[in-house]
Amino acid sequence: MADTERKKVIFSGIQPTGVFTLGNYVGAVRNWGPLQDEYDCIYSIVDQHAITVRKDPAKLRQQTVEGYALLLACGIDPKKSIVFIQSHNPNHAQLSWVLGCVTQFGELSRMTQFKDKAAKHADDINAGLFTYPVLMAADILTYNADAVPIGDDQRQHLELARNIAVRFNQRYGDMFTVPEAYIPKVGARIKSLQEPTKKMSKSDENPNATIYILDDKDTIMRKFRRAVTDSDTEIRFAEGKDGINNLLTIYSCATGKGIPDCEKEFAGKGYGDFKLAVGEAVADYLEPVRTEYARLMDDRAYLKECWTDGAQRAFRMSNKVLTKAYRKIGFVDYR
Ligand code: AQP
Repeated sequence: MADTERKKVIFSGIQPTGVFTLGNYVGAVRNWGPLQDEYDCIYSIVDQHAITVRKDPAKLRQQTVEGYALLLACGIDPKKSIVFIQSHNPNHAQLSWVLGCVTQFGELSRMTQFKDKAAKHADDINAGLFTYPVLMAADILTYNADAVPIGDDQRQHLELARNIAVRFNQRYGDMFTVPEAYIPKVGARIKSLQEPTKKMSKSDENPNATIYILDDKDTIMRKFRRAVTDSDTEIRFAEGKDGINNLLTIYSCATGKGIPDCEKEFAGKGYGDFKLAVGEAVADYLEPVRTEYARLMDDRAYLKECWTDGAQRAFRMSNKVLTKAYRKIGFVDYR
């Protein structure tokens, strides 16, 4: 196939920092499967990003395997897409060094995720936490990805990756594709069920704040029953109604109905009934993922076969880009 006819390339990754949340699923991972027919997709469990926060090694290993199985359970087909574990392809770290040399200290200092995580982990503000967005730029640029499906919280990092690509191209000649963010219109930022101004996060200390995609139905129902709402009584999407807005968004994503239709469906109903309906819809929505995950976790040999193949394909594809970038910079060829 001539280069001009090539399918567009998609890259995205998720950290193995725990079971994916409903936010990860709705904002990112559930959108990855449907892209596989139209694009060349590359999806990664980004374990190198995960060590920017101190991790128990055994736990990281376990969560990486679980994360990989979850990706497949969420509909990613390792035959159609390249699905691999980041540390299995050394080219990300190699390119990251190069890109770090065209990234300014000031740019990294402005990243809100760095500021948030530095505040949260004040005893370990390591250099990796600071340069995390450079590695993320390398993840994307090493495949010359055209688009990156992410949640809204990654918008700033993607913008930086674009700036790095443009700067490299200006300095060394046309090299990297400048990637576009692909952010869903609804569900790009699912909020905590307990503090609905904050994003839903894997590592929230309050277990009622987060729906994990492997939660069973009873747990899901309990968490929604306890979800924070407001002192109003109307189920409508409006300024200042963060809790209800979040629940409407979740219901809309789980059922595929538009927000106005969801508002109509619950007109005149109470918050209690609404929360139960959201819980039921989410439990049904996540059930196929739980079932498929359990099946996959019983077949470790298959998982290993998939990530080995994924790593080899990822390496081959990224190596072409890295070699070209090295030449552009002026590194001497050895072959
Ligand atoms: N609440 C969210 N709503 C919509 N999208 C979200 N994403 C994350 N949270 C939400 C998207 O999920 C993808 C993978 O995210 P990540 O691996 O960067 O990790 P995280 O889940 O964002 O990290 P957490 O939840 O904050 O975990 P901890 O607590 O361990 O740091 C991304 O595309 C992200 O946009």
